[in-house]
Amino acid sequence: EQSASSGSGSGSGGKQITMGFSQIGAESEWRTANTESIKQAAKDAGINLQFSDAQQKQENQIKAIRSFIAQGVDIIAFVPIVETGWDTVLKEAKDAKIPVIVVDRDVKVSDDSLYVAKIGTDSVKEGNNVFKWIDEYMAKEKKTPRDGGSQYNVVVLEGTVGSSVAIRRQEGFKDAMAKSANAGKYNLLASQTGEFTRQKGQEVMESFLKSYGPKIDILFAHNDDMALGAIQAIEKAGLKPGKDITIISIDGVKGMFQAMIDGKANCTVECNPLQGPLLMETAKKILAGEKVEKLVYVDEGVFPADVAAKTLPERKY
Ligand code: GYE
Repeated sequence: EQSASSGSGSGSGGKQITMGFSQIGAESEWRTANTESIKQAAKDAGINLQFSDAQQKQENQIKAIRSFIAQGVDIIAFVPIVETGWDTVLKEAKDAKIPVIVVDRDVKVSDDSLYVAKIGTDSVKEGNNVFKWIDEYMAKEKKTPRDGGSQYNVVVLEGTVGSSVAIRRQEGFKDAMAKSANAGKYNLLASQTGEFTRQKGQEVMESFLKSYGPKIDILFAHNDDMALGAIQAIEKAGLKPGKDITIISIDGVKGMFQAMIDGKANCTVECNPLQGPLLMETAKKILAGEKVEKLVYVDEGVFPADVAAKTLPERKY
């Protein structure tokens, strides 16, 4: 049932596996770690990796996947930049009998048999964890709203528009807030995309500060890079990041740990980019005709500022 060219990788006798991999780009520290993990794991597993960088464009990903199909690779893996628009190209892969593994972000397709497995992280849970941490922290620190009102004003820097991670981190965050007994203590003042980059995070935070400066109590950034950009904007505005404005984001990259150690940020919810080894293992199993789990989440934790200094030396990305 699998393609005739499938083999067992570097294993004795088997033909080497070729994997076509479409990465979305290099928008963040997290993404760089994800790419490195995948490249290194392919090497370690003896898999020939055809790596393609889509420069943040879905059309480039579709082109890359089509060229993998034309080349007749053994297996295709890709990070879907946005969640919709994949049905046609995945149907082409299926017709060519090339199995597909979805990595990191989710796809929304009409037929789940268009991919064999999905390896990634639980964005809803990450969003839930962000709100839970905020709610405990504001109570513990006995923070009072900066505008003297009765609610904490929250601004959000969202990730790439239409990406499963941005959609579900926001969903998880809002849902946890709505279900909380303290829901009434929070006001979602503004929420806008910063495209998961430092530059855009800084720009959008500047505009938030212009519009709502003295009101903002809390910043939730969908990734660390945008939080790091926002910290620059906050300092430029003469405010103290991590003190005047409580800052939490998602990823757990070293840059954010450093910002916490410097007292400029308050918490990061981990999102694990080190998905390469599991991806290569899953690819080998699929090509050997073994059954694999349809959905596998990698492990992740929550790291507030008070553990940052102790934890940084152990961080792998
Ligand atoms: O949080 C962000 C990156 O898809 C989980 O994409 C990933 C996100 C990650 O650029 O930093």
